[in-house]
Amino acid sequence: MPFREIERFSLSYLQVLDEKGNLDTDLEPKLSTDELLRVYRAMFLAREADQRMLKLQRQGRLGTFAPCTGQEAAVCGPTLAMSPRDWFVGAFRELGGRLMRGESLARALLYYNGCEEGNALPASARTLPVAIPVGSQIPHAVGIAYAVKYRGEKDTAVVTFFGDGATSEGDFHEALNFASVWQVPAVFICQNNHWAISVPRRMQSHSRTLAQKAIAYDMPGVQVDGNDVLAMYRATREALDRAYSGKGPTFIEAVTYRLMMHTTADDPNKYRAEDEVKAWWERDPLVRFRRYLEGKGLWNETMQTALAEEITNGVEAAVKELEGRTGIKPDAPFDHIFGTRHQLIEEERAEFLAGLERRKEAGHD
Ligand SMILES: Cc1ncc(C[n+]2csc(CCOP(=O)(O)OP(=O)(O)O)c2C)c(N)n1
Ligand SMILES: [Mg+2]
Repeated sequence: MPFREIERFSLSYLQVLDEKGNLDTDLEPKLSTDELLRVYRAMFLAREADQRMLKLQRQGRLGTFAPCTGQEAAVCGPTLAMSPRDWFVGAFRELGGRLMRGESLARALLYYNGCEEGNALPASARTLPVAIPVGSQIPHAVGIAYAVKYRGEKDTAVVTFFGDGATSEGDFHEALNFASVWQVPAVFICQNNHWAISVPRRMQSHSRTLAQKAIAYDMPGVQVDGNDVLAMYRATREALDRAYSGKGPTFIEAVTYRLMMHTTADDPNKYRAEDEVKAWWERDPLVRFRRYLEGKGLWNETMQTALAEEITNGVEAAVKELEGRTGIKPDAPFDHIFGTRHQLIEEERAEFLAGLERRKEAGHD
């Protein structure tokens, strides 16, 4: 008996605005001027904050952080598509999106300076804290999406971000499996920035695309130009509408690039070629989108200068707020391990505080 084909799969790629400025008007999302300028501002702010933070870190005024330069469109486009009712469940490279969700830059800086208070947002923000353990946020996102479905919350979905490296984690597969089985309102956005610290994308997975992982879990999947903010908006908008109407999860692979170091603690020159980085700078999501806005008559040099000044002042004010802050609680991390106090954690807190005292007495601080 011959083999008979039982299924055939295909995968699409979405790009609306290419790096040369060519626009597919059929796919162009219908965004208002306010929305277009809002997302441009957010992308520009993320870029400027990143560059300022890098200088602060090098001056010893800020702790380690993971720069988002180059990936602004992959995060800000989806965030623009989200409503405040939706949940934002990110990893550690989504600064622009977090700021769009109302987080203050001063708070984010506080976290990068090692103060856990900066990572605790009010529950009403529906924005989960930064998640450092790779992929660990994805099951949380599915759990929240399950709760949204269980409670019958209308027009609400969960958008979760993670990297290409996270697709190798068990958490990723378990989360996608349950999301599919339960048909929860979740949108998975994989920021394929081509690197997981020093591990290149080709060593992370032998799959030709990461979007095809969706096929195994029988959910819609699409590969998107992650440096094209219009495409990222459009793909997320469609995924959210699907989620709101009870049609389950979607997987989006955003093809983008990490233009800077993994974190301020490593040197990418040790493991990647300069030519590759140069080629990706030519696909800079900000430059492309600015040209689009200029072409529509919505942006010009004067507006750019005014925005740059406003953002520089805003970033400086955030730095001032950070550096003027007093009453930092060194044992704050112990407050957030469980929802209620736990004896073991309290013992560890006491030990930690006693250690600090000893250091002070010995003149180390
Ligand atoms: C479970 C776990 N293993 C290892 C690490 C160390 N680590 C931090 S980020 C990272 C790479 C993540 O790569 P990717 O998912 O592609 O995200 P990107 O950093 O590129 O945004 C690793 C291995 C960690 N934080 N958590
Ligand atoms: Mg990566």
